[in-house]
Order: sequence, then C-alpha cells, then structure tokens
Amino acid sequence: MLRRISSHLNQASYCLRALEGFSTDATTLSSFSKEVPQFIAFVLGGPGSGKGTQCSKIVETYGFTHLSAGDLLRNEISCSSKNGSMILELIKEGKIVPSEVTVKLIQKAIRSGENHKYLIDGFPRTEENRLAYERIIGAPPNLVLFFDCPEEEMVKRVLNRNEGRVDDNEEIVKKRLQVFRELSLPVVDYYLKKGILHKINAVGTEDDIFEQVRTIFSVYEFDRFRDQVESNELQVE
Ligand code: UP5
Ligand code: MG
Repeated sequence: MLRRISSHLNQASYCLRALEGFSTDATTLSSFSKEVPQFIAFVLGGPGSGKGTQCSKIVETYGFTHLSAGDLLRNEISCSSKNGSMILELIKEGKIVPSEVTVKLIQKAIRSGENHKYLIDGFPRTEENRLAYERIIGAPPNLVLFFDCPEEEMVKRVLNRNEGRVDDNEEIVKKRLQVFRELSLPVVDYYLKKGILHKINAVGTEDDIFEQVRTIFSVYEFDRFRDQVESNELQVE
C-alpha cells in the first residue's frame, strides 16, 4: 500500500516537472547542463527480478536517484502526454517502447535532477535501446547490475504484486519473459563482455540480495568527482 501511495506521489511530481519542462524548455536545458560528471548505473533483470526493490535500498544507503524507465513511461500515460496512448498499448502487450521516447525521458529526468549519481532501472532492454542511449547521451554507463532470477520465481512475484499494473497478468508476464530472453539478455551479455556488469543472485531475502549489492558498491567511489570539484582539485571545462 505504502509503495502504491509513494508511486502515485512520484507520478504527480513527474507530471509537474513535465509541465515545468514545457514552459521553460530553453532555460531548462541550459540550467540543467551538468558541470559535475555523473555516475550512471544501469539496473537490469527480468520482470519481477527485484530491480525496483533493490533500487529503493540503494537510494536509502548510497543516496542515488532512482529512475525506473517503466515508471517514467507509466507517468507519460498518467499525464496523458502525446505519446501516452502509444506507450499504454505497447506496455499492455509487453512490447518495447521506441528507444528515442525512453531515452529522451531518461535524459530529461537526469537534466532536471540535482544529483550526480543515478540508477537507471529496467533500461536498456534491447541492443537498439543501448545504441540509442549511447548516441543521444554520448557515454556508456559506469556500472551495470544484473539481477539473475529463475523464471518461475519472477512469475510468482509479478502475479503476487497486486499493484494494479496493466501488464501484471499471466498472459502478459509470459510475453515479457519472452522479450526479456530474446531481446534483453543480449544486452546483459554485451555488458558482461565489456567487464562492467555484476551478476547478482536475485533469489533469497531482500536483505540477503542487498548484501551482494553492498559488496559490489564497496569498491566504487561514487562521490569522488563531486568532492574533487567542490575542493577545486578537478577542473571541469
Ligand atoms: N520481491 C522483490 N524482491 C523479492 C525477494 N527477494 N523475495 C520475494 N519477493 C520479492 O519486485 C517484484 C515483486 O517481487 C514485488 O512485489 C516485490 O515486493 C517482490 P520488483 O522490485 O518490483 O521487481 P522489478 O524487477 O522492478 O519488476 P518489474 O515488474 O517492475 O520489472 P519489469 O522490467 O517487467 O517492469 P518495468 O516497469 O521496467 O517495465 C514494464 C514495461 O514497460 C515493459 O514490459 C515494457 O513494455 C515497457 N518498457 C519499455 O518499453 N522500455 C523500457 O526501457 C522500460 C520499460
Ligand atoms: Mg520495477
């Protein structure tokens, strides 16, 4: 219940931000351009693998801003934006929204955020998503987490969630899993080969799983760039 209320509050805040963006786009862009290099972590895993749950814990512990690509898209539906009905039709079928739409939403959220470390949850889902992100954003992520969960467990979690999502039903979860297998796992492989992906066993209690995240995060210095900029040790052009 609390999660649902918090998701509605997030939706309202995103809607407000979207409206602000429309009225001040020119200034928004320049004032949102960042001077501090950002730390971007992609969070991948199948439907119900626990991405959102673990992202909340990462936010609490490490102060990241959580951007769920699925939530950004669902907010477009709630705000009745120009792409809202197209997004709804695709999500209802478990299909992937065009890359340009999703990347622009992510870009806008980062530009309007005040943090220097972001979790991008549930994106990229296809090689085409990945390439579009790199083309538009111009840089790869710093780190990728992959929550590895057996399909039966993912199905069980999605069907038990009961948060009113249009795609949380038996028929569509099968389609989402198929899309994940065919289109998203190649992205996982790509980052694995690049050496920036960390695979996490997503079975167990939420706390057990988060312990694996802690171990991975313990070697990263997320705040180094910001601290150096603040103490004038790093000159940013
Ligand atoms: N739960 C969590 N951890 C648990 C644990 N350790 N043990 C037992 N239960 C656990 O968790 C799911 C449920 O499991 C919850 O009830 C939780 O309490 C419980 P959650 O953390 O919500 O899992 P998550 O991986 O976030 O599952 P989600 O369903 O959100 O993943 P999807 O990737 O399917 O959903 P998303 O919102 O990212 O995308 C939805 C749709 O949007 C896609 O199908 C697609 O149509 C579209 N989309 C795009 O087109 N492009 C994008 O880039 C992104 C989305
Ligand atoms: Mg999620």
